[in-house]
Amino acid sequence: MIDVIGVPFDLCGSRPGCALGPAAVRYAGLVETLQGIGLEVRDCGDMPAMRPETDEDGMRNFPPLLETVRGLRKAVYKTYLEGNLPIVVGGEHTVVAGAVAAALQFHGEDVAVLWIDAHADANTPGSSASGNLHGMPIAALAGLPSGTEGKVDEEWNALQEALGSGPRLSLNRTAWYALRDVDPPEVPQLQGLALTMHDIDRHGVVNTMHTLDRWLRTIGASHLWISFDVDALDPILAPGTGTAVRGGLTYREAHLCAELLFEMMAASDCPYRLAGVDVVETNPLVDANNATAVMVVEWFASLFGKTILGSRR
Ligand code: NNH
Ligand code: MN
Ligand code: MN
Ligand code: MN
Repeated sequence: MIDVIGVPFDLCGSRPGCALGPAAVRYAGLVETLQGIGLEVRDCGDMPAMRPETDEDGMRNFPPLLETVRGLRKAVYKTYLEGNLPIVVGGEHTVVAGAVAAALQFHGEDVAVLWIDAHADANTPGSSASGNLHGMPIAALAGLPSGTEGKVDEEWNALQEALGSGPRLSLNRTAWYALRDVDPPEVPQLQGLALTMHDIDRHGVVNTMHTLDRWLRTIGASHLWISFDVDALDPILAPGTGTAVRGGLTYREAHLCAELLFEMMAASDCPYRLAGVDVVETNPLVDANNATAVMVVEWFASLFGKTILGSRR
């Protein structure tokens, strides 16, 4: 059974609105679409909405973020205990740290992460030019030092604590896909597999996905968490996101990527299993007729086995 968990949190990004993402993705038919291809889906509803609150000298809206991350880790862990598969619908990318932390806690350190995003999200509070926490979830998951002092360092440590007692995410077990806006201090953190839009232009989706599959086998991944930031998509196709960057995945590339992920994991000799998926940063306030949320739902259908001529499930 799949558990859909909405996280209407948007207080630590560059513009508000993706707190409406879970509702937009539900209106676009996420639950019904997955049920339509034969999956058992339970909608667990949304995590509590948060009010803005910033402590003196601290990071913007850190207290409500901390509470959301901790809450999501517990919710996803509960999903695992019940034998279910989590789908997390954001909300900002920051909150996903709680979900991946739960996967690491439940499944152990051999969880690999596929970060489909225009951005690397590997800034620390010390390296971030924007100060926006949605650009830092990978650094938080990897347990990188804050690179700063005082209240912000204390908060970063509190975030580490909120991620729980499980293993940290190894940067060597992190793969990025569709990168095209990476900050200079993030480059040294790309220690796993970094597939940029240039690589996708040059080798195509089929070859880059094959590279990903080989890499996952080489590192001995037991599980895969797929994190899908909708800004990976080209903004002409999916304008509903706060930090759009041109030159992203086309409609066909995005679907092929999802279809191949399904195939990779359906292979009889595949050594890794899906640990969970999230889709984040959908912002209906800057979308066009919910096109981005509709695209998200279609992408999920492909990820779970839908093809043009029917379902492979
Ligand atoms: N790298 C920039 C920052 O850290 C942008 C991050 N924005 C995102 N990440 N949307 O996915 O602020
Ligand atoms: Mn992101
Ligand atoms: Mn397991
Ligand atoms: Mn992004």
